[in-house]
Amino acid sequence: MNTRQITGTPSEILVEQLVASGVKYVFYNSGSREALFFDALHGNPNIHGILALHEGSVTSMAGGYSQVHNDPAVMVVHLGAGLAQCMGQLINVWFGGLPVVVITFAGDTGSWVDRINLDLDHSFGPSSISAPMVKANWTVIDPEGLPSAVERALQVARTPPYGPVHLAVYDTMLGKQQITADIIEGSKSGLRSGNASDEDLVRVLGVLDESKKPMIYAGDGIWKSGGEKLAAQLATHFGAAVANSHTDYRGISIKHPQHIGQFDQASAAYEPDFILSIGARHQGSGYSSDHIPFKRLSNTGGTHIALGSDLEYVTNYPGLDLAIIGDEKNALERLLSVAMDDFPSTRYNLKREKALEAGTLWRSARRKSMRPDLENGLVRPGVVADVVDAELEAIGGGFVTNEQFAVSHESIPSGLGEKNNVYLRPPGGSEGWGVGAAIGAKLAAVDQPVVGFVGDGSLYYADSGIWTAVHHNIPVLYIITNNRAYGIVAGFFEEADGRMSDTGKYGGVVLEGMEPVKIAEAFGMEAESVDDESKVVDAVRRGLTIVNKENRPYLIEFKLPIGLPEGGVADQQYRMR
Ligand SMILES: Cc1ncc(C[n+]2csc(CCOP(=O)(O)OP(=O)(O)O)c2C)c(N)n1
Ligand SMILES: [Mg+2]
Repeated sequence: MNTRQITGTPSEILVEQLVASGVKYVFYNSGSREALFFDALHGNPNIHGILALHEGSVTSMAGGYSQVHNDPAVMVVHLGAGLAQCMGQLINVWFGGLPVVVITFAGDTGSWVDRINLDLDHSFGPSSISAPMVKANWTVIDPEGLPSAVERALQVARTPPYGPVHLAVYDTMLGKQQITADIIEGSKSGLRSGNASDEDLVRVLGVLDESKKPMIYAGDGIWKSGGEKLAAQLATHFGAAVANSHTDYRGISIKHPQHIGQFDQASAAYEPDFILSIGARHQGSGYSSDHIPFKRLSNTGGTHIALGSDLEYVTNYPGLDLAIIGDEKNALERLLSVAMDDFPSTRYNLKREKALEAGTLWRSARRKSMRPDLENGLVRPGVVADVVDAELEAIGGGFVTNEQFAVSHESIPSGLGEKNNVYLRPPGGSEGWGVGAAIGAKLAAVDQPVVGFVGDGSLYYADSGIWTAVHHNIPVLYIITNNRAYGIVAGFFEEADGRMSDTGKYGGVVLEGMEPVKIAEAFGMEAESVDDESKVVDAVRRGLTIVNKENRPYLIEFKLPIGLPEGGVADQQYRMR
């Protein structure tokens, strides 16, 4: 252990350890009791505070940051109240298994009184609010232990299974007293899991070789281990169809021509005889139907193998034929290197054709659904998806964060290349992610453009994040897909087959009377609105230029068809007077 002794206030020690651990940003919302911490943070030139105006946004920014390179992000929220307020987005971080360290300061409600503003009483300790949504949770009472607590939190967060860690630091220690502590230097690398055995990988290759309709179920373990390109190559080599999990599009790029969408629908449509789950944390809906894909597979004599860097990646699969716990990237490298020598890709031409055909069919259906009849004064969603994808790749590719459903990125043309855009999903579906996620992603993707797709509904959950992008001059291009509705929810209201679908009058899902451009301008961001398809290309180019050449954030609102089922209208809602 390489250490450096320093003397300073506990706050200075804490900030100094964050710097020594390689942390560049602290996402925060400030509060009074930790004044000296913020004093130390803003006094240290080697680390930057990023101020968000709501704890949900603090969390989505930290999460978006970690979604880019799987690097840990650190955030600070104010006492129990700030922690409680961040939970709505912490559920995304937790569900997505993102390496975020949450630091809170906590009042002592045991020694003197048991009521302190914004803190829980001591029937519930300071780590209890976050308990269901963190991987580890510690309280710190000895200021000399701050460096090791920080270092341990970062290490645990960035070790598979990745996930958030909470440190509750008793704020009684945050005084002006000088203490001497050991700063821990140079332990920045994350731990990886061990490697799969040769024997297991030989079995995988055997089934890939012999199966007639293999399908790869790709999940977040692939990109977190750095295996995206390899996984795509494996699918191409063996002619496997590709499916992804609900919450992650990134394991194998959505642009892979053999991609056939999300696992449940994809497996029903393709009827694979072999499913190879790679780094895919399977999720369901809580009904017996969750097991249908696996029942179908075993009833038809198929094989299911799951590989991943931790238990999370092999669980939720009933009746697995083989579970392999090992680093995804390493396994992919070894599978491909044997395949190149012993399993020539030409053997799988027929299978590849089948998968390509399925991919083309699936994509063209998605494209069609994104191109309804053109209405005056509106832009069709598919046009926005295609133009942003093409224009961004034309300038070298970038990251696209997403929190909306009106424009499906499943509809963009396929085509793998060196400069593919990377599409990031809200990792748990808890609304309020999109605005902050793009900001965090841009701070992590220093040299690449970041475009944040945000639905109108999603924007209104977290619009003050716009101000953070302006305040810290974080050059993100926001694309607001304005369908004046909670479109996805309205779709489910229709499917529920109740009064709303009978009458065609929808309540609680139409969002009228708000103007994203005015909201952006009110927070100090330049913005424009596009309601004419012939202007989409120019607007996107202008936006990308402002963001990438002039280095400031920008927002474009696209006016889309209303997000209600065919023929639906807004129902009259309660008005007090
Ligand atoms: C915290 C939380 N509250 C509510 C929901 C339910 N919900 C899912 S999507 C959505 C609205 C999305 O609206 P918008 O961003 O406009 O998406 P689109 O119209 O493109 O479907 C809501 C309210 C949720 N997912 N998370
Ligand atoms: Mg909407």
